[in-house]
Amino acid sequence: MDLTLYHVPGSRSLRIIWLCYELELPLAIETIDFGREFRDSAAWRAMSPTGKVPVLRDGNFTMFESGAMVQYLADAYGEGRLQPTPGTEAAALFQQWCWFAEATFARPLGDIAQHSVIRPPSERIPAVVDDGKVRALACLDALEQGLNTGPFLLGDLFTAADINMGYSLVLAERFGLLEQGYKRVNAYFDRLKARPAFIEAITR
Ligand SMILES: N[C@@H](CCC(=O)N[C@@H](CS)C(=O)NCC(=O)O)C(=O)O
Repeated sequence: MDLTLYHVPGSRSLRIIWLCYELELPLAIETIDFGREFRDSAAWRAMSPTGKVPVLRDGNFTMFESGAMVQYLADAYGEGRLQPTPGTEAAALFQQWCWFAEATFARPLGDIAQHSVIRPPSERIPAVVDDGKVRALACLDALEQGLNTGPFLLGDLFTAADINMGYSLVLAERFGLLEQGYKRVNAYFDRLKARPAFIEAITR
């Protein structure tokens, strides 16, 4: 194991740092420039073809997509921790929430980020932000409903799905979407934020 994370504070790389701290895996963190010029450079594009963050290196192996990194690290080094046994219904639910966190929930959150923070003001479309908020709130409704079986997404078991979801909730909170009710979601997010590994990871 020879892990290096190419990181930007406040980005999805939080998932990887948090997971490594939960599993007590040694992780080198290299903070990179989030500016367009660096992310468009040939060197960065060689590691991240769309110029996005984060990127994980393990020895000579390099990968992009934060959710895939979480799965790789849990499979390769987790020794069964932070995920259910593959092939079980619990594992199917684990995958459901991992995919939901990034493919469904983070999508409108990403649109909001692009059109309120990341793109230069001349390229921002306010209607995309408004639409993103409606879609993100629908995801929060689904999460509120999904959290009816216990303190975490898989009931009593804290898993890497909670880490994937936790970062999406960081974004949702940043955009003021958690202020409108969502009792279970807010209590759940408070539980995640109280974990020592989260508290340490969020400072990086
Ligand atoms: N699905 C990708 C999304 C990566 C992503 O959108 N990263 C953001 C930072 S959290 C980014 O690089 N945004 C810059 C951009 O899209 O131009 C993942 O989970 O790694």
